[in-house]
Order: sequence, then C-alpha cells, then structure tokens
Amino acid sequence: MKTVVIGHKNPDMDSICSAIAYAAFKRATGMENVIAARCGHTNERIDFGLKKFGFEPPVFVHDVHPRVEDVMEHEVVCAHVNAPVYEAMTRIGEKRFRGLPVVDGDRHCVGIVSGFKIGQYLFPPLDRISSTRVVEASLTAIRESVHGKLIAGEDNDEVRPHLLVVAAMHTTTFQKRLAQLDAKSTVLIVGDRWNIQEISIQAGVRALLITNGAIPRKNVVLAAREKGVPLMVSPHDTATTVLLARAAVTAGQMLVSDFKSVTPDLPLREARHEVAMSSQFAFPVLGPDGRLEGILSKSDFLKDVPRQLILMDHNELTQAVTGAEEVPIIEIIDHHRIGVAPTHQPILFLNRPVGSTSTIVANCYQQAGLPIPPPVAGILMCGLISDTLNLSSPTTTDVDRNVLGELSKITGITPGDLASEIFSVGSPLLTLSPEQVITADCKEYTERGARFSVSQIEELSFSHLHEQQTALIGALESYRAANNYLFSSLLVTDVNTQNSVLLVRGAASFTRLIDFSEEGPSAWKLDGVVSRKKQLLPYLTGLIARSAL
Ligand SMILES: [Mn+2]
Repeated sequence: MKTVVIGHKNPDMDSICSAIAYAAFKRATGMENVIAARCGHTNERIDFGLKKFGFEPPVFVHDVHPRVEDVMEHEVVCAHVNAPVYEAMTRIGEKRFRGLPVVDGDRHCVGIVSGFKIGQYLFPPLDRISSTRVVEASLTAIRESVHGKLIAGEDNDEVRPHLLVVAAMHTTTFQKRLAQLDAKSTVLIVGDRWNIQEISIQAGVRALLITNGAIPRKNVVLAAREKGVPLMVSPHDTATTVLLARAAVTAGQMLVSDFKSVTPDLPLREARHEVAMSSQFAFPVLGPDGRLEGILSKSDFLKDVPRQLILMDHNELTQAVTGAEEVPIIEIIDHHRIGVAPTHQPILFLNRPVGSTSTIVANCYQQAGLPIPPPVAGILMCGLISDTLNLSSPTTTDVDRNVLGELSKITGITPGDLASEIFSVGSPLLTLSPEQVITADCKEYTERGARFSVSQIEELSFSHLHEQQTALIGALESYRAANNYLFSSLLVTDVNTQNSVLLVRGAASFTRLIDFSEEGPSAWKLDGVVSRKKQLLPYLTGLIARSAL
C-alpha cells in the first residue's frame, strides 16, 4: 500500500512544504511506503525554499484515478512464440489459467495461446479427424516433447509437417501400408518390434521413434546410422508418446492474434467497460512500445487499489488532485474552512484555524515527541512564513508565532532573514522589467473628468526598490504620457512591515499636493498604507478635488 501525501491544485509554498514535511513525519512514526506529491507546478519561490534546505520538488501526480497497473498481475506467466505448446499447456494447467499471452524475443505480445484452440487441435471435428496424424514441428521439438533421447542420426530444427504413424499391425500389413506413405515425412512410432524397425529404416522414414524406453538392438542402430535415419527413444508408452509428439507444435501456432489489449495507465473505470464488452478471458497489458507489462483478468477488478491519500492544506475535493474521490483518503491536515466530502471510514481530520498547515505539521512532531530534522524545520519555516507573510497577515495566531520561534531555533535561521530571501526570489522588482512592473497589476480610474492609473506590487522589503527607482519613474512617465493621464502611480508595498512607497509622475498641479514625506524625487513614504482600494484611492481622489479648486 502506497500512501501519497499531497497538497492542493495550484500549489503554494505551504501546501508543498507541509506535504514533504508530513510525509517525513509519517515515516518517522514508522509508516512505510509514504511519498510526498504535488498536483501542480512549483514556482521560483517554492523551488528556492526547497533547494535551500536540500529538497527536490515532490513527485508530480496529475491524476490518482485507479488504473490498470494498480491491479494488473505484474508477474506475467507467458509463453515464447517458439516454445512447444506442451510447455504452455503445462503452465496453463499449473496456474489454472484459461490461456497465456505469447511473446517474441523482444517481449512484444504477438497473441494469446488459448486452451480452446489447443483443445480443437487435439480433438478436431470428425470431418477433419485425419489431421490428428499430422504435426507441424521440427524433429527436435518432437523429440523434446516426448522427452526422448537421440540414439543415432542428428537433431533437425526444420519446422515442417510430419506424419505420425504407429506400427501396430502385422509385418506384411505394415509393409503394404508403408509403401503408400510418404516415407520422407513419416515419423514411425513403434515399440520393441525389431523387424518393423529395420523395415522402416530401410524404407528411409524421416525418423524412427521407439517407445517404452526400449533400447534398440545394435544392428538397428547401425542401420539407422548408415541410412541417416534419426533414431529416438521415448520413455513413454506408445499412446502417450503419440499424444506428446502432437504437442510439439509451437505456442505461436496455437495463438489468437486478434486480441484486445489495454495500457497500464488506462483508468480502471474504462477498462472495466472494455472488459465487460469482450469475451476475451484475459487482457495483455502493453506498454507504449508494445511490450508485455502485465495481464488483466476479470477477477483483478475485485482487488483493492494499493494507494491511499493524505490531503494537505485543503479538504475540499474540488481543490484536490483529480481522481481523489475514487481513492481512500486516510487523513486530512488543514487550516481552511471545512468543505470535506463525507467519508466511508473514520479518518484523522486535523483542522486548526492557524496561519499555515506547516504550523500544524510542526505541532504533530512536537506532540509525538519527535525531533524535527533541521531540513524539515527549514521548509516548515518556508511554508509558515509564506502563508502568514512572516506572521504579519491577520490569520496569524500565537501558535504560529511559537512554532516559528521553535523552528528558528532548530535551523539557526532568523525568520526575518529567511522571509527576505523567500520574497526576494521571484519578486516583481527582480523578475520583471520596469514596464512590466507598472502593468502587472494596474488599474485605471476617472475622477472629475481626470483619468489616472494606480499600480501595485508586493515585496517583502524595499531592498530592491532603490536601485530600480529611477527606471520605474521613467516607465511611469512614459505610461502616463502614452495614455494622456493626469498622473500614473505605483504603490510598492512591503508586506513584511506593512508599509508602502508611492511613486508618482504627473502634472505638477497635482503632485505638489502630496503631503507624505518624500523618499526621493517623485517618491513618497506611505507608512501603514497597504490597501489601494481602502487607503490610497480615497487619498488620491481627495487630492484631485483640491487640485481642481
Ligand atoms: Mn496554507
């Protein structure tokens, strides 16, 4: 049973980091075969956090619907296309199968050997009953099939029709009979009847097969050598020898090549439909290269899917990995509103109104009395800092503060330092051009006939603002001019300190009214202002009203 610990779709830092850490926690508590997974792509910031503490992004799992490979038989009993059908029949008998897939040297499936087809070969309809005397196989295959020993002459691998003739008659009758046969294709099967043996050697039969383990006389052996007639001895009685000789045909001759196959990744739901519509007894499971990877039988649908889920940082199925509704969910660790679907079994559902799921995972370690390994503590810090904007978001609780303090002790890393590292990665100021920074989140407004724009970006510090400030102001001026605005502005918010810097380019009649303290040319410090809608816009519209007076 594999346990997949997985966060929500469109993963954020918290859902990725908490999944990795919780999988580590479950392993530490003794659970086996636990993996962390994700069902969406990571971003630059997440990759940075993982790499900093030595983790790879978790396995990408886009769909957990039960698939053919989950229940198919992996250890496939199959027959080689050139193997004697007797061998295939033996395996079918041993395993109580109804047939076997047949493969070539590259393990490509060429068909299915069917018990029914073999039955028809051994017991053909009455109008074709004479065909039971013919076996299309090599002499070597016939000898091996009857467990025979070569006494004289040579093995021969040429596959061709051989006529099985049993000499169970008087010598003179036999001579007459032999004269009517094509000696060159006759395999003569006889017991210790030395005169019959000599006659057939002289007639130049294709091979002489002596039954009951009877050791041929010297003169017979010599004659066979002289005439180049292969002389074989079967340990079985005549009736058994004939039967086994017939089974010397290859599996390849007894196969149904018009068969239905399935692929390992086919959803089980679709496979069930296909199987129900077919009379085939089993379905070879073929990989993309056509090689045999498994076999699917109808009884496989009764098996349990060997996979279960632990949902991290979400509990609503709409946010969960595709197919989650068809797989057992054994645990949910979350800090969101509750919208979980009813479950069949009682499960562990840990939902705490704290700032991050990473906080809850840290609590799990603490409650179990297990030490948090420093790399795990590191990514838990990443998840916690990222979800709570380094404890500044209104969702932050004392639990988060305490946990972050503990994690910081374990890693020896100051939360503030880690926060600035995390938020400087993939920050708009570092990854976007000044023109892109202006337009990434830009809103246009009209007030008293004046049009203007207010853009906003969020950073975790102003450390990258100062070096970009001149370029940003230049970009604002171009943007304002191109759109003929009264002014264009950019609010750069430090989500860590909850302060902003406002850059404005526009008519002097407007900008001279701005009464915040200046932070260089065309820049002002707006301490405590983070909301464009609730804080900045009322201020700006107030200035417009005053400038019009
Ligand atoms: Mn979260």
